[in-house]
Amino acid sequence: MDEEILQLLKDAPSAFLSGWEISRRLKVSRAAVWKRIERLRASGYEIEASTRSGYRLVQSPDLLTPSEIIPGMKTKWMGKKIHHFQTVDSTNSKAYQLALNGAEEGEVILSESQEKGRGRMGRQWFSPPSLNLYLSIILRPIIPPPQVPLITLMAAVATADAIQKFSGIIPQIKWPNDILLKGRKVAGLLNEIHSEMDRIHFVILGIGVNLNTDEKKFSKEIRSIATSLKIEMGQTVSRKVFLQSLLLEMERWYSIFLEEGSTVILNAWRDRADIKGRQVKVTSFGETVVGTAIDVDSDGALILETGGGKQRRVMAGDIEYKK
Ligand code: BTX
Repeated sequence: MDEEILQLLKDAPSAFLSGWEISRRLKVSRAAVWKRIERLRASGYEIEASTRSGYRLVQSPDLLTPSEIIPGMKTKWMGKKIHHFQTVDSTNSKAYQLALNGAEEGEVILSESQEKGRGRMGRQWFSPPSLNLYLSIILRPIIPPPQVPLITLMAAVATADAIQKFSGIIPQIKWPNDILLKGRKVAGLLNEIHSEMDRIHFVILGIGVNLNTDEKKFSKEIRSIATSLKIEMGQTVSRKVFLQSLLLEMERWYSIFLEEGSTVILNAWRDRADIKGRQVKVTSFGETVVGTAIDVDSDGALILETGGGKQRRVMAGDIEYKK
């Protein structure tokens, strides 16, 4: 009912709506209306109340609820259905369950915080409440399963572009799919797939973007490697506006991938990663490989020249750039 009251107040911008009118339209008592207004105020809505005129919405907080996000959304289909949570273990796990139960392509799962935000290889993603974005997008592409790594590359390109358009700062993609601003991690992607040998049931695109975490709020372990848009831009960032542009970029790049195929995605990824010819150290399943990065292939594998004309393909791991 909170959402319904909110919608009535939003439909009457800058005008007062009487308590009687709201209770009549929602078929509840005026005391119930008052209680809900108090609840909305407690979650950050500024609502003016006058005994004669009723209620007026003065300002909305930067919340990620569907009623805040969907009206300003410029996408055609992505994010038209949003599942919003105060907290979850991981938005990817939630999205996986919803997709198993039939959630459709483009549905988005968002949480204000995560108790067990997941990174790659069992690592954790620091997910404090109400500052950043933690979301998962459900996709159901009709493509052969071996092409899924291209979706991961596509998602990194879209996230990098959203960050650049929003901040004006040029990000860099770090293999496999971290997004860096001035050398520090501002976003990470964790994509998961549910498929048979020859058919994809769904792909979950999990995206974490640090928007408003201050430097001192990062734990000691990651303070020197992590950053946020607020740190880099010197001002608080609207999560709502950023999310709307992230989903627009994601929808745009996903359509490019489906319509134009792998070459465009690979080239876009290469432009934003600038990895060719760099000396790197890769740690992969406990093994360290040093070499010159040659390219990334359509499986998302990193191709390294390791000396004496030898090449190595590395499927997963972490890289360090050597000067
Ligand atoms: P990753 O394994 O590349 O990165 C995790 C590593 O990055 C950690 O071990 C730590 O060193 C560092 N780190 C942890 N939290 C942060 C942070 N907030 N900012 C910068 N560095 C950090 C990257 O994995 C993939 C992360 C995906 C997160 C999203 S959030 C929504 C979705 N749900 C979910 O559980 N995961 C994804």
